[in-house]
Amino acid sequence: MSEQLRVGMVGYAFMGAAHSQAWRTVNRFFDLPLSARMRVVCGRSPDGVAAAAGKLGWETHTTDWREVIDRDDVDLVDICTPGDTHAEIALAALAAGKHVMCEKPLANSVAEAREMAAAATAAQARGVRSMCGFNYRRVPAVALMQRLVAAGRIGAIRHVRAVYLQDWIVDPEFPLVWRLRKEVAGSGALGDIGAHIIDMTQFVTGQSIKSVTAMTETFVPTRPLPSASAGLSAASSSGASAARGDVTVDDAALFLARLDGGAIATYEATRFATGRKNGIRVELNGSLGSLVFDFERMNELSFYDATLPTADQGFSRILVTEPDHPYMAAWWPPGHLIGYEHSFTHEMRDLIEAIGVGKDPAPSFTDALQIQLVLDAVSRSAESTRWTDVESV
Ligand code: 4PW
Repeated sequence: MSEQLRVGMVGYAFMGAAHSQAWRTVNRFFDLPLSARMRVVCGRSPDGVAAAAGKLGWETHTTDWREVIDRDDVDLVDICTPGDTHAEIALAALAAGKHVMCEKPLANSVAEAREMAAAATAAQARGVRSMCGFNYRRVPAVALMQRLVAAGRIGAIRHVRAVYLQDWIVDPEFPLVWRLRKEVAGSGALGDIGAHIIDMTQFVTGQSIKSVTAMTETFVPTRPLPSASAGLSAASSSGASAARGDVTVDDAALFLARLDGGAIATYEATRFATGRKNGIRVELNGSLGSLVFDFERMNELSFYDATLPTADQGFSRILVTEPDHPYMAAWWPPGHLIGYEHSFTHEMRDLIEAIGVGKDPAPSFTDALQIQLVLDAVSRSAESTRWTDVESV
């Protein structure tokens, strides 16, 4: 029986449920140096958190996040709350010597993210580890994309083309949920889903975005105030009252970018792509070939190998279910597919492994700060309508 990693999680909604699934499952499939124990879950509603603890598999529950941090039987704090609380909880947890897992985007501002990255770096000296939860880089096909690029299989990357498309607020009567309020969420489509394609593309290419030119749009400037909690998948306009409030974030964000390895890139993140529920697509064109990932076919990777004889060329479909594909040896025999939730299981696998062997997991808070700096450059560019450099970490 391996040593335990006792987890306290703050927040239990969509991401909390995804993380809980991962904590429950990870040691049942992966051989790891530590065994996750789901000690305590925290949320604001006493009834809600009690029900979530039972449903999601947590041993105890509380309504006070400080209690999670103060407990001697918690080694790691997992932050699954909206962005406005990330910094305060993470800084307190790091100060108390707890490892931290924090959902993306790391923070709601560059200033907060800088403070968090500095605290995480200082805590490393005490053996305290932290990671930011960009789960899509842990989809095996995305990890394979990174491996093929690193092995030089598509040569020098010329183009990066990335979109993240959703449509859950197309209805103008959909309520003003927290994701549409800047003071809670930091930004709209940009930080919520644009951050994912920024992370994915930088991860797979090994290149960082150095400058951007952007535009953002808020198509529906006011919405009914929510009369009940309405989430990402709430039926349109359910849970809305007659009074309206201002939408203070972007509905869509588009930008061009230059990467430091010479690639040029386009990014589109929107919640108004009617019919697209969670459409993520990343395409790379290199001097020796191309790679394409499409989340709706997340077990596949398309590969065009321009080094083959021309008669044999064409996009081929790699079914990413072989034991020597990233993460896949732990799952099912070849051809048996996995899903969205596995990306979180892989995230916890990598985090537990790093803590267990005493190394820093990726993406670190410093990596997440760099993404925050890209988000900030995109916002500033959209305002100024000028090319804008990404500040360095
Ligand atoms: O992290 C993202 C969320 O905030 C997710 O991957 C999808 O978009 C689902 O919810 C939002």
